[in-house]
Amino acid sequence: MSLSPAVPSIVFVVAMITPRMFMSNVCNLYVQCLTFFVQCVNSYFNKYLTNIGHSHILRNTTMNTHRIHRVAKLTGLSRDVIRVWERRFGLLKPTRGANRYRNYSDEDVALLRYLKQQLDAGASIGDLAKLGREELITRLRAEAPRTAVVDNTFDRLLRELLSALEPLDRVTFEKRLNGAVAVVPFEEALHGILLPLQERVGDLWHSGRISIAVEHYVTSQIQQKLYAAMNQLPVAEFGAKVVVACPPGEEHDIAALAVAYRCRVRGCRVYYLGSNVPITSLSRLCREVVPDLTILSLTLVLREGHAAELIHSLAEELKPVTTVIAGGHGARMMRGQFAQDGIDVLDTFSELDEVLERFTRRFTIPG
Ligand code: B12
Repeated sequence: MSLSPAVPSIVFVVAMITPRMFMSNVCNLYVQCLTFFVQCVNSYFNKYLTNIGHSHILRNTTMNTHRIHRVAKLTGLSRDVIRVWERRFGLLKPTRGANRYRNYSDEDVALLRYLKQQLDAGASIGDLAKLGREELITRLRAEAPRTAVVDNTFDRLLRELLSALEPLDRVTFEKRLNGAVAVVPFEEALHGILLPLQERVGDLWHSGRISIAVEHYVTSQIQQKLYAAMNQLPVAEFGAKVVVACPPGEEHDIAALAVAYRCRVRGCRVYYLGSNVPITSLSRLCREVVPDLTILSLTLVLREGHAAELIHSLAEELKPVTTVIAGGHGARMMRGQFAQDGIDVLDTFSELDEVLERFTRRFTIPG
């Protein structure tokens, strides 16, 4: 039987086309998978980070839950002690995960650290427990910025970091800092490591024990960490609009950055302006953007006359367009002047969370 002369050419054409079709199908499939993956990642970020007002995070005002072994590590208390305090005094409120393990909140961890600190200072657990959880939380919030500094868990790390500064050992410093920040949830690293490090390093500079160059080096390391963490977050398109700035003359910008990060992570559209922003310029931006909230961070304590003038101009320029709140050591010291101009001063980041929750609720889709 002889083959038609057309057959070899048909076989040739099929042989040429089939792998290409196959390859192009494989490519299409690959592209589709990739698109699906990108969509999943996007919707994850949108659901959990951009519109955080819809999730559980804001309702709890804290971000993380921890199993008991981690709580023990974070607080320096044994698991047995934690269980006994939980059972006997009812001070902790762990939830149960799907696997039935107890999950402790950041607030539980903070409370345990506070209790340990009070015991170390001579208080008795019986007396402390009588105060009840709510009162203890109120007290610990009032002391929050300082408790981070005395936190046992991070204390050793901070000492190691500081000892790598005099003389400056960049490799050790950066390896230890990067290593620690990489393994701890960022918000915990921020309040347990970065902010206390900034305060201590600044103190060393102020007391003449390290040079301004070394202080600038550490400050810039901390700023890099904060910017890097913020850049990991999706650009929010919805949510409360928040402007964060330091008023004119204020160069201490680390706390403002931390505030901006906190607002970003809670789903706000953040306009972070940084240090030393002139009032006219801040006011122009607020008129353009019409933020729901403008947050000022003030570390410096100004002379009375100067403070009154600055706060009055801020209020006059900003309050017609936006709600203004302030925080930071300077703001707390000048609370009276802020109050006269109707600007609330916040003491802690937990208070900031409460304010953000109020604003974010407006953007929550019902159901
Ligand atoms: C680091 C530092 C610097 C760095 C700042 C680097 C930077 N980019 O931020 C540099 C070297 C630039 C600096 C310069 C100066 N500094 Co300085 N500095 C400090 C130091 C050591 C730490 C400040 C800091 O960043 N702390 C870390 C942040 C996170 O803490 P914080 O600002 O206290 O904020 C906490 C809370 O207040 C809260 N918070 C802050 N803002 C907000 C906002 C909201 C809404 C909320 C909820 C919470 C909140 O969050 C933080 C959480 O712990 C402090 C001393 C100290 N230990 O605090 C002195 C200090 C603030 N500096 C001081 C001074 C005097 C100066 C200079 C005038 C010194 C000089 N001779 O030049 C200049 C002024 C610069 C200027 N015009 O602003 C004084 C201020 C005294 C006063 N009563 O006003 C202090 C207190 C030192 C001292 N004991 O004398 N400084």
